[in-house]
Amino acid sequence: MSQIVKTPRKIKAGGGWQAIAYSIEKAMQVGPWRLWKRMTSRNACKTCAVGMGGQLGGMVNEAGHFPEVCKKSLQAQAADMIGAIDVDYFDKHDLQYLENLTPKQAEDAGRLIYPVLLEPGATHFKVVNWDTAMTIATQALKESKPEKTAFYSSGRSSNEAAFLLQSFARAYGTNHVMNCSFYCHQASGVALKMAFGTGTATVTLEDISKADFVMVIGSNPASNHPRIMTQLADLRRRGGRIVVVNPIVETGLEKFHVPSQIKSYFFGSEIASLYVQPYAGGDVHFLLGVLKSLDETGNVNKEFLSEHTQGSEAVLQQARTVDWQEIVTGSGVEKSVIEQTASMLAESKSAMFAWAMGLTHHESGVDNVLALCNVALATGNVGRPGAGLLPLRGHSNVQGVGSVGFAPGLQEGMRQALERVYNMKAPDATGYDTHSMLEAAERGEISTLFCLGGNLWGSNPDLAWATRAMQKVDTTVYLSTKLNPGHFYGRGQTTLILPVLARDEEPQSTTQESMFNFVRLSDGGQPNVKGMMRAESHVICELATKVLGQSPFDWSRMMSHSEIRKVISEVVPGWQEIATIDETKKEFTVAGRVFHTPQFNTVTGRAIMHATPLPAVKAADEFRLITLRSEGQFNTVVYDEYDIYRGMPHRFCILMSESDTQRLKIADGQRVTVRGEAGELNNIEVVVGKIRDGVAAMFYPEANVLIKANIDKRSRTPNFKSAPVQIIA
Ligand SMILES: Nc1nc2c(c(=O)[nH]1)N[C@H]1C(S)=C(S)[C@@H](COP(=O)(O)OP(=O)(O)OC[C@H]3O[C@@H](n4cnc5c(=O)[nH]c(N)nc54)[C@H](O)[C@@H]3O)O[C@H]1N2
Ligand SMILES: Nc1nc2c(c(=O)[nH]1)N[C@H]1C(S)=C(S)[C@@H](COP(=O)(O)OP(=O)(O)OC[C@H]3O[C@@H](n4cnc5c(=O)[nH]c(N)nc54)[C@H](O)[C@@H]3O)O[C@H]1N2
Ligand SMILES: [Mo]
Repeated sequence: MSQIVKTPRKIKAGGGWQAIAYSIEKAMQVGPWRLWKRMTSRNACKTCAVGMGGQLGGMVNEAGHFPEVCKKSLQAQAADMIGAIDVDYFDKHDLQYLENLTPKQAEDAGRLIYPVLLEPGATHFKVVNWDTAMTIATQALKESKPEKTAFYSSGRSSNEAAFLLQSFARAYGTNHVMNCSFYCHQASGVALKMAFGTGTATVTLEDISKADFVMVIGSNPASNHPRIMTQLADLRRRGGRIVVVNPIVETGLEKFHVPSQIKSYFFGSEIASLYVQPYAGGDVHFLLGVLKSLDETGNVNKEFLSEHTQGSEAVLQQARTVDWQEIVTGSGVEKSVIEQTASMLAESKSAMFAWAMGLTHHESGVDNVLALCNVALATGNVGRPGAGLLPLRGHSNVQGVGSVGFAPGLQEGMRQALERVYNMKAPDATGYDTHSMLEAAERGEISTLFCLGGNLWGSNPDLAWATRAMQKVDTTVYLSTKLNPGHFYGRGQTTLILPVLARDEEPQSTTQESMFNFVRLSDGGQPNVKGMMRAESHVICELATKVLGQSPFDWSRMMSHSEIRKVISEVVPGWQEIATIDETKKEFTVAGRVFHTPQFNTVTGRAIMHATPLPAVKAADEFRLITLRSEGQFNTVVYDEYDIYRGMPHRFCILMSESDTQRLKIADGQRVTVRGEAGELNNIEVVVGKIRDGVAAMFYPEANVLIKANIDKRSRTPNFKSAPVQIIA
């Protein structure tokens, strides 16, 4: 295997040769021609939710632009193409060995190609055939009560599989149906719904090309949404401005080399016009400060507020009465920098606001997003082309999974439609969110858990607690493509890991929804490895048939994705066009989500502004820990141990500011203990970098052992980005 990018030396700009060298390395690992064929097949990209797809697969964006090259897309694709796990892997390795695998070792073990079973008290998983596996899963569901059964989904599965599984769960009698959003963008969904009546982006991809200002707040698209970087670089070239708000100066957000553009490739493109470094958790203060400054300088669009919003008086009143000193202390940002942000925004014609986990992973997650909506509304920047709100969504189909009803509560209209179409009664009580489900498991109140992809265990705060809770479950069934530590620590008394096909290997076509509410069609394809993998929908359909038989209808009919799509078109609001997508191949934008006129989905048609309480101010000696993704990982899946952008050589590092290390008399490279509310980690290497003082950063999921779940009440999302820690030399 070639190893072109070996050195974990920090680089000065994102993208460029490094991205290309990495892509070549990945191509060599699985064969360049094989990889090219995969990359150009008509299948939506499986990495983030920007939504690449179409005729040339992951290289065409929603505006039809080609080539859009992304090293992350290649990384994910190559990862699914590596060889199969050894036939005797589970005979050779006992549970204790498996528990000691790092996330990277588990990923590198290869594609799962056969079902495996762990029986109560056994020391080894054993290979079983599908019949045995399905019999055990069926029995577990038949023996469990609906209120003690839960269904979790990550965001990589298709709309078809997710819709089918949530339908089955409801017919079976439970609303304990949750997806990874609760640990991700749920705060965005809740806040956007409160403000506009819909929980997703108000813009399309094309809108970015019409904007002349973007605020990139609480997100690191250079690593996590690289295709957005092309848009940002173009905006700067057109003379637009970008304000980045982030406690860490992220390498690629200062300068990025867009690999598909010659000039940018060689010389790099400027990204941030202004880089603002608040405290982690300081965004409500900062955004209220921006509003205060807009108001003081006469730059609030009063006409827009009076015609198209409600609640603006209370919000403006809050901005007027709050003291500048409180804003500066709470945000950690100088008044002059806040004013500069406000004046850049005021000078722009069309502004967009893009954010990710830096805003949602806080106890004030919903307030953070509401405060951002307030700034957008106060400047009249929602409800017209080129302006609006853009949550940079995570998984490639996390939005679709939620749209098709994989959530604990169904909108009333959708629920009625589901009952009508299936001729059944959906359960009444709202189901658990992800964290509540784990709490129920800890109380011994979950007997069967079914996970459609993901790593539920590893995405939790307080991993000792998550381990305890998940190991109390009687039977846990995972549908997975690859191994991860969650299969072992997050095991039930009985555990099944069932091997599935990735979306682009499925025999039937599937659909995905991007962060721009655009529904893509994927053709599927041939499996990358030989084995017993099945399509997710196949497994779910067979299980539903075995558990429910003909009740309330013949489930085997749902083996056909076209059939599932017909039902989706009748049940999910705005998805009518999916009924004919097989014939028309016409991909579409979900109706009723994008606002190009200031007519919103609320009862009055006006957007609703909400005053946001100010979160607690950071104490002088308090450290707030941000847990984040490295340049070389996808969520809990680690591809590379080092982070080339931040100059962090391995997974057990902590990024600290120079002034903090001087204050604590700690040297760069020194080993420290990091103590959080839930646990501590020793022997952590200090890396001095461009991070706001009072804030430190470590990698997720390893750092999850430290974090106690302090949950945002409205979104139920933990404070993964402002966990209090002590750093002990
Ligand atoms: N390659 C790759 N792509 C991915 C993923 C991946 O793991 N790898 N994951 C996917 C998923 S599921 C998601 S949700 C997204 C995640 O995308 P991001 O949200 O970009 O990912 P994080 O690494 O969590 O980074 C959060 C950023 O927010 C900043 N931040 C932290 N706290 C604060 C704060 O209090 N205020 C502000 N203003 N900023 C803060 C951090 O410094 C960091 O730059 O990416 C998706 N795409
Ligand atoms: N401390 C901290 N914790 C966090 C975060 C953080 O920033 N900090 N981020 C949170 C966020 S934003 C998220 S989204 C969650 C992530 O939560 P999840 O989405 O649950 O986790 P992933 O790591 O994406 O899941 C990876 C696994 O999915 C399986 N998989 C991959 N592709 C497929 C497929 O095509 N089909 C099937 N069936 N399985 C597949 C593989 O087994 C792989 O190991 O973690 C959350 N937890
Ligand atoms: Mo996410």
